[in-house]
Amino acid sequence: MMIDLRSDTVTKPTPAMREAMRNAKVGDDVYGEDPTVNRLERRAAEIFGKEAALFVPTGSMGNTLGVKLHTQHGQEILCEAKSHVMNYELAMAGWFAGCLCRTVAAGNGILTWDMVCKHIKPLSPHWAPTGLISLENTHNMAGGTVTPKAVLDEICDGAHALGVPVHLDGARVFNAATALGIPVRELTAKVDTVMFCLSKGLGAPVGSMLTGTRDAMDRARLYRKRLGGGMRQAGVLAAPGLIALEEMPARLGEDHANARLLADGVAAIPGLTIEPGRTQTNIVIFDTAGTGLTGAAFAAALGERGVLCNAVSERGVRFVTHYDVSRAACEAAIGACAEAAQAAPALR
Ligand code: TLP
Repeated sequence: MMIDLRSDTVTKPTPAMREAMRNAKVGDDVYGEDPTVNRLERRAAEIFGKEAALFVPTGSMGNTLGVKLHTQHGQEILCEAKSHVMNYELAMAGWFAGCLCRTVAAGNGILTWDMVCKHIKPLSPHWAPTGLISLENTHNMAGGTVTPKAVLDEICDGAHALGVPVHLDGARVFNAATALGIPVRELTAKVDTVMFCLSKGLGAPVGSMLTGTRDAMDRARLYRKRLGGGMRQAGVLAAPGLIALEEMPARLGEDHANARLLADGVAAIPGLTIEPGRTQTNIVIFDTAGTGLTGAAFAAALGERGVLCNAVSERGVRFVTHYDVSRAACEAAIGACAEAAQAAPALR
């Protein structure tokens, strides 16, 4: 059996999720008649303390809608340089919303008001005005780093005072809230829209949610239809989503402890480096430079030893923990790392 640390997207539905899918009450959601989707949307809104929520097939679609809702063609979106909206969504901000991303680099992925405020621009004969700030919490490619509530609140207060809305790519916002020890509704209280994924650490097979005001969600429903995302009897997907939402956040701490174990294990292996303290949640990114191997070559060497993972940069490899990898599997992965590093040309 391979140990799959490529992503928390690889989790399979739990037996309870399968059972819920089988028994789900369904209707046509384009008519607003799927009782299970309606229940999931109500619960997501309640849990996030927002007026309404919308079930979407993917996190990318949720972000696409979030960006479109807040912006006009010809505006700029401020986001972090390694953010998912910028790098992994096929330039959706340009394609669907007609906006340009203005990136601000934060080494640890955590943008602050001081960093973003100087890039906020009004309309002028030369500049595109800022239409939106899009944040990511946790920050995937910075290694699952957490933006604390006070930092997020300060950005929201500053942006709102200038009339600029804030969208949160909260694909893993339950991981952030777990690390901070506060409810998601508190962490995201000031952001205008939140996208979060049911299909990552929460383990649902498919689906993400967008939350915000009733008016915003009514408009997002139309944009979702325009993108081909009106899903009919989607209750079979919402049913495992409800289990993901209600039951899975409580166990994310385990994934964080396993990620910490991996980070400490990797840090002790000659040739591999990892910034201590960076591993706050379920993502571990380490550098393979000392082995003389590229990230891709190191990932391939791990693959030969039964561990699947992704190279995320020239020298960067990413592990993501989730409920389908046990502590014992993480220990085995550390062993595979030690072997692969030892066999590498620079260390042989
Ligand atoms: N992330 C995936 C890959 O696309 C990189 C992964 O394996 O981590 N926001 C963030 C922060 C994400 O990490 C992802 C997916 C998304 C949005 C998009 O979600 P999906 O895959 O459902 O479109």
